[in-house]
Amino acid sequence: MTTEVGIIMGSQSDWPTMREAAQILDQLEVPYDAAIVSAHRTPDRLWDYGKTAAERGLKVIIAGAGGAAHLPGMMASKTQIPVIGVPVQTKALSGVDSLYSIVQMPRGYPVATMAIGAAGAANAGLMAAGILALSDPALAARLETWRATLSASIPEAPQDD
Ligand code: RP5
Repeated sequence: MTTEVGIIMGSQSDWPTMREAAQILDQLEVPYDAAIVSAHRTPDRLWDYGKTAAERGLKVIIAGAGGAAHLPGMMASKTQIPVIGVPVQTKALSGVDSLYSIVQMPRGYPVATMAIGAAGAANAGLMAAGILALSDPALAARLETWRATLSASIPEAPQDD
């Protein structure tokens, strides 16, 4: 099966967050590859990744970074493939720095920006699956089941511990 989702992150230290996206894709049986691609530390790797993404068959890129989080935006400048940005939570500024760095793209080069941290990464996995599900009925059915399972797990009333 062709790998249609690429998960990239600026550092090894982003993986505990970005693994949340990977785990969702595992649950939905969506193949992905994961790579460290830093806008600042490995700019040539970023360029090569973006330049070859379409020919490698990628359909969605999930990009997570923290602090001066330029990776998602730079990737969106290099490929037409939709980029979903995940602001990684930081110690200094709690991830607001990451969020602002990712979300405020100039007109013409969008990044679909998720919430800060683990929930944002998990939602990035779901968003990627939702995009692929538009042309994959079997995946659409798995996603529907996933959502129904989550709904069913929510109690109707709060309970004491
Ligand atoms: C960013 O700098 C990475 O995305 C990471 O969130 C942050 C810190 O990186 P490390 O110093 O932990 O490698 O480029």
